[in-house]
Amino acid sequence: MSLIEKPQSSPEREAYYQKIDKQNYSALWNVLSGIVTPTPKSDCIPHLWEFAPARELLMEAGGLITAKEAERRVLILQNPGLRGQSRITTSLYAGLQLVLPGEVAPAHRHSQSALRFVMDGGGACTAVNGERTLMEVGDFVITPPQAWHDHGNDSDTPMIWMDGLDIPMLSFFDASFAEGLGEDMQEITKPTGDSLARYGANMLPVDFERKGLASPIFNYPYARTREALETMRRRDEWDPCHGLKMRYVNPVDGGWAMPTISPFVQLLPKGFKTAPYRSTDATVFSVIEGSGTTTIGNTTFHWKPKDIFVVPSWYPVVHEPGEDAVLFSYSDRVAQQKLGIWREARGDH
Ligand code: GTQ
Repeated sequence: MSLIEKPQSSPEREAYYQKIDKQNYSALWNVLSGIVTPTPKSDCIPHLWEFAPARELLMEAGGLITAKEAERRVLILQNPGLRGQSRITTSLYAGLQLVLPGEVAPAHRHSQSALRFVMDGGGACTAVNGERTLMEVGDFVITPPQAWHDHGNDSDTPMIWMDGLDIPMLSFFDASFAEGLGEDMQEITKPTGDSLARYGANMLPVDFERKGLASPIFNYPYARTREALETMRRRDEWDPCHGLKMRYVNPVDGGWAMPTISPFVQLLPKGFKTAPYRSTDATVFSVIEGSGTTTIGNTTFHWKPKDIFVVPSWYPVVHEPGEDAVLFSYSDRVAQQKLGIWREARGDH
């Protein structure tokens, strides 16, 4: 049963509402059914952003402003239901960042967590906590909260990646802090590849002490991810809702790779159609390989590599790849799970 519907109005009641409004009160019975809803109600709506036109717009921005002047030359993906709020879902932000050859996006840090998902180009760098990593298409890169980071491109091609940040979540909690380093690039104190070797080979330094909640690995290279998916598929154990879906973990405790954002990757084989699935974590998908369709609620979207689409909270989703497909995705599941509010449902109910 739903909660009560809004009660009838009367002149006496209206006069009362006006009186209490002046004293900073309002009557719960007029709004209860709208704020405590039987199932999630979101302003976030399903949408797909095609990569080719996005790339054109980004290259046009490349002629208008440098990465340095912009600090970050990014086109924000505005959810059409949340326009002007810099949100792709209610709690998460997504952007497309362009760094042209020879450019630098200067060093800064902030309390927001960021992920980079590399889409186009290859060989640009990001530096995090004194270590530089080369980024290739499909790599998943983490910038932990308050870590100094700068981006540079020493390659000869433009580099585009998707930024996923918890900006709306931190703004909800009024917990944003940010500062610039005052220099383009931070000092590099560690050899490239150090973190992956140290923390990404099923070992940890014997006296490892954890600093912060984010994974100490900050680049999860696609080459490794893809190879793992390819090996696993030989067992042919497909989840009806997800195909072969993995989560990126923090090797320190097996938990999520990031404290506020849950990243995933999944392989959907040609001819597979997923069973309907819904969950309370609205999810941003980026297509790495393959093409196909995804039906979100009543809307079907056709996707191909580098397209981005968003599934709002509690919308049933069905994927139907036309060929072998690999999808990267991220959501706020880790945050909801920590708060005990995350829910999922399989099948048509
Ligand atoms: O690269 O540090 O898309 O600070 C938004 C805010 C990227 C970044 C964004 C940021 C960054």
